[in-house]
Amino acid sequence: MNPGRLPSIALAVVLLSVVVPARAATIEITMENLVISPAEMSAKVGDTIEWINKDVFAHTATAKNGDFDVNLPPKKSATFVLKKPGMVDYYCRYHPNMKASLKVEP
Ligand SMILES: [Cu+2]
Repeated sequence: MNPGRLPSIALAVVLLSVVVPARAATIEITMENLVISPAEMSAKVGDTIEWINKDVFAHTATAKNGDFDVNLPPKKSATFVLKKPGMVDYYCRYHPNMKASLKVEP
């Protein structure tokens, strides 16, 4: 092994350790014209989901498994921090045709 390469390898390790640690993200999901978009989204435990209601009527993001039940008044947004991994299907209580799913990774 060429000892001259060691410093650059060490530098790469340092840079990776700065870049790799998972940071909690905020994921925006829009509700507009009775459509949740994107309808399928992956996220990680610790991430924040922010639903943005662009409609002039209220929606909810209601998990079928009871994980969350978020109210979204007209033209408002609301957030929920994901706590458990798994597939979560959710819908709007007022408009049951509005459906979407979240894939929450550990
Ligand atoms: Cu709705």
